[in-house]
Amino acid sequence: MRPFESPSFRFSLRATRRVRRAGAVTAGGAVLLAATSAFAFAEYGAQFPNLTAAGGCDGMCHATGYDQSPLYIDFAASGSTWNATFASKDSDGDGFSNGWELQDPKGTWVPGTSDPGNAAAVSSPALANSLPPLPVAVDPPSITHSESPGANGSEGFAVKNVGSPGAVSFDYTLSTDQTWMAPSVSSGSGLPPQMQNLLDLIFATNSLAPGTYMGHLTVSIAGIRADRIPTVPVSLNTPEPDAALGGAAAVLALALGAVRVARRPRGDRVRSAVPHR
Ligand SMILES: [Ca+2]
Repeated sequence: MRPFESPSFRFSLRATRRVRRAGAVTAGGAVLLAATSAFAFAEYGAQFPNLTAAGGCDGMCHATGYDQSPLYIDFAASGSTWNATFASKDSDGDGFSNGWELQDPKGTWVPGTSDPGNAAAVSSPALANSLPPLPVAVDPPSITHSESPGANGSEGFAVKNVGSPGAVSFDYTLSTDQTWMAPSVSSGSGLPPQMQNLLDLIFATNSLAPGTYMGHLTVSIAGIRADRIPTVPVSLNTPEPDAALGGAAAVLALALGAVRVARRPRGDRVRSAVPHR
């Protein structure tokens, strides 16, 4: 038997033919799936706010077919309608929830009503390279503070809503990664720059030795992945007592003590002289 006539060779040949036939079906099926995707999108697309701004089917449909799209899979798993569950999912994995990408992060929009937010801030929840503008900024972007060891102090900062006019509002929480500092509030609402609240970052150096310490202030917003929001680097300097000043103070203290000592005999002499009068 020649090698190419062996049972294994004939099996391999049949397998190759099956693969080729399957490839032909797949090639034809791709066209069918694309058509199906567009057809199906016409049915569920109206369930999305800001559909036109997000690019319609071009921005939402998926090359492998609508039922293969992570966006559609999440949509179906959330009850096939726009709601808080679907809005909170990040179907394209880009760090912004579907709701943030379509300007309704809390999923409160009702199909058939006017679109929420600002169309200019809309991105596609089906495309990982389509991102909305970051709505938050901390002013200043970094904080430096000096404090005497054992004393407390603070630095002011603001959490700004820098979204374009008409963009959605947001709530945030604040945290730090160090025990020697804490924000004056732990949560708030992002307000436009002209309405912002000035907050305090409070420093407590009671347990710190003189030195320089580093940490971070973090702003967290539901629906936006942590690595999408820059943290605020914080530097705390608790200086050593000034050696030159300490030396001068010691000299001054010694001098004052000398004065007191020098004056005391005179006083004693005055007082001791009274009984003799
Ligand atoms: Ca996206």
